[in-house]
This record gives sequence, structure tokens and C-alpha cells, in this order.
Amino acid sequence: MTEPNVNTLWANVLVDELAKSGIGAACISPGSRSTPLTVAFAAHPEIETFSHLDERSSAFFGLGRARRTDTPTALVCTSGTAAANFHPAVLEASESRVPMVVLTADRPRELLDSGANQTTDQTKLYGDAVRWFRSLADPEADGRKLRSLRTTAARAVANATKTPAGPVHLNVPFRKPLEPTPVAGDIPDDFENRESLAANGRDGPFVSISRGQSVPADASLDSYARAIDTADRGLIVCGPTDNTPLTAAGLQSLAEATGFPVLADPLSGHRFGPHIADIPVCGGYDSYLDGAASDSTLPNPDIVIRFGASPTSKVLRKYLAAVETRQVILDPAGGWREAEFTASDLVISEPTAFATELSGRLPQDATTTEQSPYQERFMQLEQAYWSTVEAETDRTWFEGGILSTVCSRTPDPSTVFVSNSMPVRDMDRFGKPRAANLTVLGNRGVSGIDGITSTALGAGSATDDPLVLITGDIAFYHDMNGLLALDRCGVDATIIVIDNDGGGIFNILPIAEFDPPFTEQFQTPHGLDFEPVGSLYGCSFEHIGSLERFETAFEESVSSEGTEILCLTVDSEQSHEIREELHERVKKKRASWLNGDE
Ligand SMILES: Cc1ncc(C[n+]2csc(CCOP(=O)(O)OP(=O)(O)O)c2C)c(N)n1
Ligand SMILES: [Mg+2]
Repeated sequence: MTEPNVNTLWANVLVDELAKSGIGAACISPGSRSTPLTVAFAAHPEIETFSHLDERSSAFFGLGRARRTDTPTALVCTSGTAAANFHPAVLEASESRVPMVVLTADRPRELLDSGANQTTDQTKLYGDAVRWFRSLADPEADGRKLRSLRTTAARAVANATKTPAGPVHLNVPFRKPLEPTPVAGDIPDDFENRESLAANGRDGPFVSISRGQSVPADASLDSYARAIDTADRGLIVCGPTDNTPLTAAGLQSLAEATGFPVLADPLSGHRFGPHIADIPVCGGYDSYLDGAASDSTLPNPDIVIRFGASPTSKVLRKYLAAVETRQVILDPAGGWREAEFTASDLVISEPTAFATELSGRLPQDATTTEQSPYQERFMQLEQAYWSTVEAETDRTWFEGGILSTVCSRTPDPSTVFVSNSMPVRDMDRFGKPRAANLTVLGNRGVSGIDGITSTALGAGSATDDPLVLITGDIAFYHDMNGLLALDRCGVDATIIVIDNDGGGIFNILPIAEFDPPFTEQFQTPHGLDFEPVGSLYGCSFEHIGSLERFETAFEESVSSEGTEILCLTVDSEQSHEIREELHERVKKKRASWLNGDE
């Protein structure tokens, strides 16, 4: 390694160490101050680079890739507002526990507060949203400083991937020249021999960082086993997952040992998957549990065990609060993700270890006790619910039916990314559990409607599975820039835009009664025809207004190369009416379903 100048040496050492510590991909946006980093990343043989013109899209793309791969992505940008454009994705990564290493280039420190161009205070720019922040030293050919740099890089990756995972921020100042131009005297001739460890690092990471696994003490596990064993009825609730997931095997062992039904959020990793064929997985609770805590539909559970983040379903969250039962929250990070504040227990444990350890302590005949009839009731509700829903979704063109079609017809395996607002809610209500390998992802950390397309394409960049994105029209508009990644990053997708000309979700809020300002300020119909977007970004585009055509076009798209934007014209108010009518029908009929009346 003979470096032309100290910046090149510094950036190469940093990137070399990030790669050795597990970074395999970097999203890079153009800029001058970040030149040493960009050149180093672009030249690194083991790092895949993705060039993005827009930093906001870039950061979301990196987030999507990290979410799909469970390994941190690096982000690189120049100084100034470029760094601020990473902020939305940094917030989402923090709240949804996605590992990322954010590298912002900076001017030398003495230029702060001096009127120097493109200079702002980047110290702790993302506040508490990052797990770790370091402003690096000025580059120097100094053995100790370079060993510090390598140690910092290894620790940055470790801090991004710890529990809870999340973004870390390294601010990296450089002085000119920024290019790999030879600078006489910058690096002493014998430097590499003298400081080989600093310059070349080790064969593997400079610091191997290992971590223990948190599992509750025996006495605590025994007491939970006793509580489950003495409970007549219980539920397992799987909320949106993160990089410390409850594995299929862990869930299966707990479900079998307890006999408890499993209520699985569409983002939990357990609504869909080959393993659910053997597990009592429920997905229709958003309708049939509405108000069920206070009527005689179902007896209330005696204990609830919750994994993952807070469920998408408001009905489920309210139900769990209303039943006022013992509610155990599992969080390996010791966080609190239960905003009704009715949970009674917090277990700080790796979820799979907890599930497996607990299962092993339960009597093997647990499923033959009174818990079984309870599970059977849920299964009856599920069966009746899905046949009621399918009778509607098989013939009616509305937003819920689109999600139902996607969930039942997406090829096995696939990666499916679902936008916030109504699409994720409709997937919750209309996405029937299916024993197929669907990796369903969403940005539920902060539930923004920004960066949706980019996050989906980032996830798609990490896999050869077909990629399906379901987004609303406003979310699609918001991140149109992200579509450039289709071509520049070589990603194919089926993009389903549910076009109800505005924010359909606002129709169900009380503000809908106040017009003005409702239409102009909330629903915001834009009247945009997205058709030219197809030719702008080099993909095919089709307006679709019927279920029959959608079914055919969707199947054609997911089984062919290239990207299709399927822009579905729907009426938001009518969709709400159909949802509501179905919901009320389910509520009315659930008691008779359980009595076997029909
Ligand atoms: C970045 C951001 N800005 C604003 C919001 C508030 N918001 C929530 S849903 C929504 C409308 C979304 O419209 P669309 O994507 O078309 O979905 P639809 O409501 O029609 O299902 C808005 C503006 C948000 N969540 N994130
Ligand atoms: Mg909309």
C-alpha cells in the first residue's frame, strides 16, 4: 500500500476496516469534500457501491438494504445540507432498529462558524437518533492515530449491530487536496514498514467484538412457565420484527408447548412463511377482536406474551389494553414498545432463547388442557373471517382487495414492501396468513410516507427474489427521485401505486367533517397522472381500474424481467365504506360463528 497523500491513506484505512468489520455495501452521493471516502469505497473489492444523486433517497435505499440483509449499510455524503438529508432515514433506522453506518464528510474544524462555504456544525447532527457518534481526528500519517481509526471503525459497526441495532454517525473532516494527488512529504517513505499494523490492519477485524446473549435467570423462567401452566387461556402476539427476531423454530416450540393462538402482524415475519403451516397463526384479529374484550365473543386471556414492536393493528392494541390481563413484553434491548401502558412485565431477553427455554419448562401435555378449546375458537374465527373477506375481495374492486390479491398471488419466495397509511393497514386486515416465503417489510419505526420507494428498492437490491412494492399515490409522489435507483442500481420491481388521488387515510379522521380545510389541506388531491413517470425512469406503466386486469397484470409483472408501475385507480371513500361494511358484518357475526350457527 503506497498512498499518494494522507487523505487517501486515512480513507483507505477507514474503509478497509469497515469492510473487515462486516460492511458489504455503501450508498454514495456525489460531493467534493467526501472525495477521499468515495474513492476508497469505489475501489474496495469487497464493498458493493450504489451511487445515488439524492441523499434522502440514498439513505432510505441503504435502510432498505440493511433491513433486508440484517447487516449495516454505509452511507456517504459531502458536508452541509447533504448530511441533513440523511436525517429521515436515520430516524426510521433508529426507531425500527436497523443497523447503518453514516459517514458525513466535513471541513476542517477551524472553518466552523467562519462563513466558510458549505459548512455547518455536524457534531451530533442526528442527536439521540444514533447509537454512537464520533468526529474523527484530522487525517495524519501517525501509527497511533490510524490504530485509533481502525478501532473506531470496528466499534462503529459493533455499535450499529448491537441490541438494539441502529445507525451510528462518523463525521470525517478532510483538508485539501481531496483527490488521490501525490503530495510530497505527506507520508514518510518508510511509514508502511514502520507502522504496518496501523497501515494494513490485521487479517480480520482490528478488534473482534463478541457479545453475550441475554436470557432471564432460571427462577424467572420457572415463574413464567408456572404462570403459563396455570393459565386457562393465553395469547402469543408477534409485532413488527427487527434484527433480533423470534425465529420460526422458537415460535413453533412456544406455540406447541403453550397451545396459545398466535396473532401475527404482517411485519412480524410470522404472518407468512413455510413454518406457519404448523402453527395456529391468526391474521383477522383487526376485525373480529374489535370490542371483543367487553362482550361475550371470547373469554379473555389470562396471559399475553408479546414479541417485537407494537402491533400495527389499533384494534389489537386496544383489545390487549382492555382485557387487563397479565401482559409480558419481550424486548432484548430493554426498550418499551407498548404505548397503552397496560403491560405488566418486561422481559429483557433474546426472544428465541426465551421462547425455547420457556417451552422446555412447560409440561408436554399443555396443549391438551383447557387451552385447546380457546385456540380452536380462534381458528373458527379465522376460518369464517377469511371466507367472508375472500367472498368480497374476489369480486370487488377496492383498496383492501388489492392487498388481498397481492398477499395471495405474490410468488413464493418474494420480498414485499408495504407503504404506510392505508396499504399496511389493509395488509394487516386483508393479508391472509400463507405458508409461503414472503419477506414483508415496511417502515413502521416512525411511519413516514417519505423514502418508501427507495427503501423498497434497497431491500430489492439485496435479493434475487421478485420485489413487490405497494404504495399510496402521495407516498409514491414523495419519493419519485428514488426511482432512479431502478436503473442505476439494477433493481427490478413490480410497483403497485394505489392511486386514490390524495391521502385516503384522512377520510376516516374526524377532520373529514371540516371542509374547508379538509380537501385542500389534508386529503390534498393532486390530480397528477403518473403515466410520464414510466418513460422518465425507463419502466413500463399501466393504468388499471379493474380486479380482473390487475390480477393478470400483476402475475405477468412478477414473472417477467424489468419494472412495471401498475397504477391502480380506486375510490378512497368507497373503499372505506366497503372496509366498514365488512368490519361491521364480522363484528355482528362473530358470536354466531363461534356457536357454529353458520
Ligand atoms: C413524511 C410524512 N409526512 C406526512 C405524513 C402524514 N401522513 C400520513 S398518511 C398521509 C397520506 C398518505 O397518502 P397516500 O400515500 O396516498 O396513502 P393513502 O392515505 O391514500 O392510503 C400523510 C400525509 C407522514 N406520515 N409522513
Ligand atoms: Mg392515496
